Amino acid sequence: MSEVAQTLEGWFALHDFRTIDWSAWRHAEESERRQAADELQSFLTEWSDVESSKAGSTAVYSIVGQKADFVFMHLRETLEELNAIETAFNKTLFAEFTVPAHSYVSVVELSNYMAQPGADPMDNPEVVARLKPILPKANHICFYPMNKRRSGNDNWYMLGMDERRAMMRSHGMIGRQYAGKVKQIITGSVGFDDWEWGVTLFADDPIQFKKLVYEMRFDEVSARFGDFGDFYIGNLLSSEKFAAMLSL
Ligand code: 76R
Repeated sequence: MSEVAQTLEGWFALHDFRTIDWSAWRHAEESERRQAADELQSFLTEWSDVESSKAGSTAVYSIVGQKADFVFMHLRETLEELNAIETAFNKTLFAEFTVPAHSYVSVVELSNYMAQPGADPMDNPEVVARLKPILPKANHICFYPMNKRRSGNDNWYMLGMDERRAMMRSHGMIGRQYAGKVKQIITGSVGFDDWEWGVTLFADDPIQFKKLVYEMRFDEVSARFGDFGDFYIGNLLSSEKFAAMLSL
């Protein structure tokens, strides 16, 4: 058996994609719409308070295209908290005007491919901060799930550690060229959801997503071993922008 890559886990993640039932929203009474919008705003405030107290982080983005209308990406200490958030939200009047579009459950993950041998990564404050990241309020989000291929000669899980490490180094070198332009959060979902990882990228310039993902396609680890699911792309929804999106 090949050497298993060691992973560090941080906050659990829930990507909760919804569409809005615009017809129901338009036909609702003005007072009902106001109550629903107020409930939404109080959740947004509550989530931003959780973030201020460093007990988690939430990103809210509208989604471009028909796959969804918006996404809540929540990071929390436990799966119980994520469950409590979705249940509380589902009980709101606003949620009655939404339809689940997609969800993804995972946990922030760092692997040891690039780790310093012998050092305890948890002694490194940068590593600890990356496991419990405050999500950037960048203009755009890009989310997609991925697997490492297991077929014939292209079976990632049959390769030796050194070979995988060399490929991950090359992957990391490409990634580093996007420092300051794209922030990536890799969340592991083996045993949690339908793919092995969730990839969440944040950037002010959406073209940088295209450039980064395209450049990685030519790198061996993505070219030979990357299998990808659906891509979601969106725009930052501040509470003001969310209110404006809902106003008729
Ligand atoms: O943690 C580190 O910074 C070390 C280097 C590194 C690792 C170990 C790293 C760097 N990544 C790592 C692991 Mn990544 N990453 C992706 C995608 O679209 C595609 O082709 C792939 C999707 C992107 C865009 C991306 C970006 N990375 C991983 C893993 C786990 C693999 C495993 O354990 O087998 C996956 C699935 C994955 C996928 N990666 C970087 C980036 C960027 C931008 C960096 C540089 C980060 C930085 O230096 O700050």
